[in-house]
Amino acid sequence: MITVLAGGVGAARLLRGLVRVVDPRDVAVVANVADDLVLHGLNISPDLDTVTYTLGGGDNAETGWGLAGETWQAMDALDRYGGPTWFRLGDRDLATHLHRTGRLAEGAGLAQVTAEIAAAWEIGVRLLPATEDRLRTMVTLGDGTEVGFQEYFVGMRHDVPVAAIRFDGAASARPGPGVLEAITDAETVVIAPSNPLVSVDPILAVPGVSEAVADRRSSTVAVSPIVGGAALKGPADRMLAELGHESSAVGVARHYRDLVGTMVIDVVDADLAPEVEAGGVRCVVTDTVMHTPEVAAALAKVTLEAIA
Ligand code: FO1
Repeated sequence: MITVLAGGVGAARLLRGLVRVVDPRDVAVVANVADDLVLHGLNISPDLDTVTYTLGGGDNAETGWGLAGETWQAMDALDRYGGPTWFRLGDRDLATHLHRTGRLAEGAGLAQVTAEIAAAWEIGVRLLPATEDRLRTMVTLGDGTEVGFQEYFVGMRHDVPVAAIRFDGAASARPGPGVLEAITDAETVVIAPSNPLVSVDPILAVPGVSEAVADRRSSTVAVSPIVGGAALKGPADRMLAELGHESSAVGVARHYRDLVGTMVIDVVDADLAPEVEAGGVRCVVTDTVMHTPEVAAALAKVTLEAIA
């Protein structure tokens, strides 16, 4: 079994490549749920849905979130009542949140509901929420105010300086069903090219998870989400710099050094490989920019082979 710690878009693209090179039934995905929010009374789980839609073939390639060919009639109708419409929920995407919310209200756990949605999209892989307990990324802005992750990310278009990040609920969160086993029993653990600070760290903040990954360090490989000093999508590069890390593949390797034995970095960063290795992490250089599913499949293959 291959177990992937996953955030949103970057992880979903790597997974789309991975299922081309291994049997999807041999893949478990431990996904971030700290971006989740309740809006209009609906439980919304962006990273679970991004992985589901991408592997299910329904994803919107342009945005990376939501569904392709979406319509927005519900949002337009909601405008009549004054919103809120800052977080855009397409008409078909709404069905996912309605289903999730209804099932949770009936008493089903998030892992069960996620499995139902994944089965409906026939994604093949086992998609596991990192926790079923409430876990929320909170962002302290430069002016000292603290906001929820989506308010920062979508509401403010992540265009404001960040002073600190914390994961509300982490201390008492329990790993979701199957999460620790998926890490412990995996042949290889992959940390996807997701934002280390707000997509992967919340998974690792669930008590027991980072310890389980650290125990598998020699079988764990991370793919750098930073290429040539920049994030391919989102604010990871600025966030790393603002929070005192180096915004480079070296900075990512340092961040994960106790957890991963190997890092995969992009060819444009080949000259950083010696510095990554000097930090005690083996380094493999390949194309990591997943323009096409074929490149993603090649990256997934190299990533698995990187574990010596
Ligand atoms: N991202 C946006 O930039 N604007 C949106 O209006 C928005 C809506 C949205 C709805 C459902 C969903 O699952 C994701 C959505 N996202 C939106 C993306 C998402 O909030 C972030 O990309 C992730 O949380 C970061 O991993």
